[in-house]
Amino acid sequence: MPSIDVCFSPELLHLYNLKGKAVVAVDILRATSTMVTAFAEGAAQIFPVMELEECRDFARQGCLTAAERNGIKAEGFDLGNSPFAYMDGSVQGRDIAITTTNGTRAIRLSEAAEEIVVGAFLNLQAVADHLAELGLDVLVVCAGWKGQFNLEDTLFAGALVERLQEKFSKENDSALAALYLYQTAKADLLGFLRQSSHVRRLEHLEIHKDIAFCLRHDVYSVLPVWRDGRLVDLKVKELES
Ligand code: 3SL
Repeated sequence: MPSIDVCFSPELLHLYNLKGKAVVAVDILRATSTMVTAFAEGAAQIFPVMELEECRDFARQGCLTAAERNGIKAEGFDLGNSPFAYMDGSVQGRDIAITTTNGTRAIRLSEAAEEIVVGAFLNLQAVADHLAELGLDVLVVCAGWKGQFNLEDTLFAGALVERLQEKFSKENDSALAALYLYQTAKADLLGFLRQSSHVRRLEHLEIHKDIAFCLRHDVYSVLPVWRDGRLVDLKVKELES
């Protein structure tokens, strides 16, 4: 039976061997929720990068550029990190380069894995189905906040452990802790997260709508996966072949 484990911060990745594993990179508020939404809205490819300058350079290749630092859209970029900014039809068929404070970092630091999947509550079941089909050991990599633990990514990890628990063994206590936390919180995720640091940070920016949206489960069936230096939606690829 394959196993599932949870890494609470990219800073802890040195403790894990990613070789041969499937990583689920998650930044519920809001980077991976936004990427999932972008694919659902028809984005062609997403280039997650760590630095603002690198992201800006992608404009020369005809990409839309998206950047966020500390919860705020960075100046001079086409898009920020709100999923709602990707819903006006403008990303349909477009390539997007994106850099965010923590989410894009979690993805890029996981490159040694066999497979990287971008997860969010919004595409939870699509991610669970893909992992069950792959049958590899799974590591959920929580983006956290500047190296520190956060609740919302851990809750997602717990939700995924719950969906996969019949088919995957829990590698260690972090998977168990995430599961217990999710089971405690799932009846009212928004209420549970109200005192969390990032929700307080975002509420100062008046992004209540984003927070509620990013906590919705199974809204989309898109499946962003890392292929040759970019993210593509595997569901679209399956339909094409
Ligand atoms: O840290 C990140 O990558 C962002 O998702 C943070 S925010 O939701 O845009 O504030």
